[in-house]
Amino acid sequence: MGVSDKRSLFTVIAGAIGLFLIGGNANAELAVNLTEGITPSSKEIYGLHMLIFWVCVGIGLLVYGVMAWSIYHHRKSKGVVASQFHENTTLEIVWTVIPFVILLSIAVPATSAMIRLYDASDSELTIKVTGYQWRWRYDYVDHGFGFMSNLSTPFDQIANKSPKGENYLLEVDNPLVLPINKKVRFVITADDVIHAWWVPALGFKQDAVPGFINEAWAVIEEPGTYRGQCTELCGRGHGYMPIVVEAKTQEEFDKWVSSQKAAQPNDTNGDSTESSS
Ligand SMILES: [Cu+2]
Repeated sequence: MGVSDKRSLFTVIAGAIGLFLIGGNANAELAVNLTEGITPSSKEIYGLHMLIFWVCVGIGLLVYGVMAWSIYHHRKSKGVVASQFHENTTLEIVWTVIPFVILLSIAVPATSAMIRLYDASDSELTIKVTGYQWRWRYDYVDHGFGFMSNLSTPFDQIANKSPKGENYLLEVDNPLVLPINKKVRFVITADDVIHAWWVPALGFKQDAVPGFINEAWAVIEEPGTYRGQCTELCGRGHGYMPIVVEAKTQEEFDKWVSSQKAAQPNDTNGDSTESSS
């Protein structure tokens, strides 16, 4: 490789990096990162993720920096002779203590976040979530009604016979409606095989296991529509059981609850009957 070849290679690489950086700034919304979510837990998880990311960046810069510096300054053409020492107690203590301190700085906030994540006490609303092949049932335990939530994407889109919609495979006939700024407790189970209930914006993923009841909770801080799906490989229809959560203000939620109660006057015990499937 001649000098001009090396130069042109350098220009190409530098240009690519430059374009990448400019592109990254221009499309800040397309940044390659997790989203923050809309609950205190999801924000805490995002904070942990960023903390660990910056710890990794720091370690990376330090280690590769020392390596690059050493390669350049101790190069053969300079006639550098390698050191001959074998043991250095101080150095050994330092490189044991530093990783320990780094791990501790990650483990302490991670453990406290984990404990909060599993504390569903003092909830203000309980939703029973039941996984079926291949739909979800939501029971409003405190209000005495429930309904099935089925995929609503038209079959033509699934069979590639018509153009795909914006929320392809992530849309349902009856979304789970929740009030904002209320601690909602989810009790999650399944009726046939193992499923898992997951809406990324809420910050948790919980297995739905027949015969068991798992717990999770969320306080949704912003009204909106949040989508997710079953995340346990549950069978043939696994890809066709999306979850849609609609977060409304308390007032809108109360209105919605009364309209639901009026529509389902007989289902008063929140039973898992498949009446609406
Ligand atoms: Cu499933």
